[in-house]
Amino acid sequence: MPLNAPDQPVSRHVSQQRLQARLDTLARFGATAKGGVDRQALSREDALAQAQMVRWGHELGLKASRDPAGNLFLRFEGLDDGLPPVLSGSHLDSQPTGGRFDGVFGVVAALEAVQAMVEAGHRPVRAIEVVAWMNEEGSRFAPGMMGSAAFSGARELDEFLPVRDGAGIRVDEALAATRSGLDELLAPEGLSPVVLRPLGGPVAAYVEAHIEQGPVLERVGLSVGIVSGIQGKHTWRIEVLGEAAHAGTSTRAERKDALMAALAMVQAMAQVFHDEDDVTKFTVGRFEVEPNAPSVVASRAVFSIDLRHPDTDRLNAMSQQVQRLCTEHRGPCEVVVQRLSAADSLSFSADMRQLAQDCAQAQDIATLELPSAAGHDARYLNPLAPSAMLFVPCHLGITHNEAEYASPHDLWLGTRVLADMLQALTTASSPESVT
Ligand code: HGY
Ligand code: MN
Ligand code: MN
Repeated sequence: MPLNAPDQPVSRHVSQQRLQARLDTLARFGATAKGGVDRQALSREDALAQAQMVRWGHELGLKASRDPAGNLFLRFEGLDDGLPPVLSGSHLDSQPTGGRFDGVFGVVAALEAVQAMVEAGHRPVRAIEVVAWMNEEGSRFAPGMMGSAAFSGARELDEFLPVRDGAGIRVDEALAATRSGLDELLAPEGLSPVVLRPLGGPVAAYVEAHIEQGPVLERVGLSVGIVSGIQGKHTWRIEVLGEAAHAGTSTRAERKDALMAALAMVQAMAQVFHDEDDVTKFTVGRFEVEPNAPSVVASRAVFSIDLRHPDTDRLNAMSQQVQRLCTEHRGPCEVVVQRLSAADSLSFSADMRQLAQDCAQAQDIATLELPSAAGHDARYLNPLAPSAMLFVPCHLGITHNEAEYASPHDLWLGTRVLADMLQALTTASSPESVT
């Protein structure tokens, strides 16, 4: 049943200054010299950011909890705690040369929406949980979105626990380290420890605010976008095994050159997946060579594949060619093709998109509906509960880059629409169904 924009909107209490100050504070955790952030999942910097969120939540009377996947929740109690909560948030982890807004804006915006309710003296019928999903980016541990995938049951947490980072540290070791790190950071301040909660749980609805990571909104001069859906994405880890040999004495005929075989695979896939309309996104972002010595034929090469397309059938058809193309171009080497994730394209519910539109319109905020080429945790919430995403512009679409920039004004307008959506969703006239 469609909801309407609230008649006493809390959005008037959303503070641009507070929003900006919190983003600036979090940007300090993992700050890079070029003005970006390197806040790897389950790192010390990630724990510092989570601890800061817990402190801010504590000031608002929010209860902090963390699940076995390392997802952090700050709960704003509703009048009826028997009702499933509405969740809102995004991720705190970043790419190695990440920006100050990707993910973290959605977490801070959700907290700001709750603070606006507190300042308005508004107590929702159902609880709101501000959430920071673990490892959305998949940079330190692949694949990404481990936290939201495990929370939703789309993937088993046990699949992720043994995954190692480049230093050989396992996910479960990093989870334990940040768990104790969080407690150590908070205990001296007399803050109650972050409660461990079970994985998963009922969700009435989910809304995620995020920067667009594209140029469209800025180009059309709008501050808020309503996301129609997210394109499909499949990822792989390809390992090519050859034999180290002398660069001067080994002949081409006898070589088992892992690097040359890997390059042949990448070249073949780049050709097969090339499309003139530039819709298919084929990316090899990580490429490791061993022993990585100038005068030694490579004995091993490991590379990533990130393949995306808005049409699920098209994506699946391309996806099925990866194993064949790698095998065909392995030459004298061995190849191990490991698919890490496979997510179809998705659309968000019309009711949720309409609610976003109504909440924006009620504040005279013009919006545009557009798809997301980037992946988001909302992907895994969407099958569980009515979900929506709001975009704000990022300058020239620059992202996954230290120069990422979103204006305080746009962030403020996006947060205002989020606040009124959360208010509508949590004071639903028909508590048993949200939309
Ligand atoms: O890969 C993605 O689309 C997301 O930004 N991690
Ligand atoms: Mn993101
Ligand atoms: Mn990202």
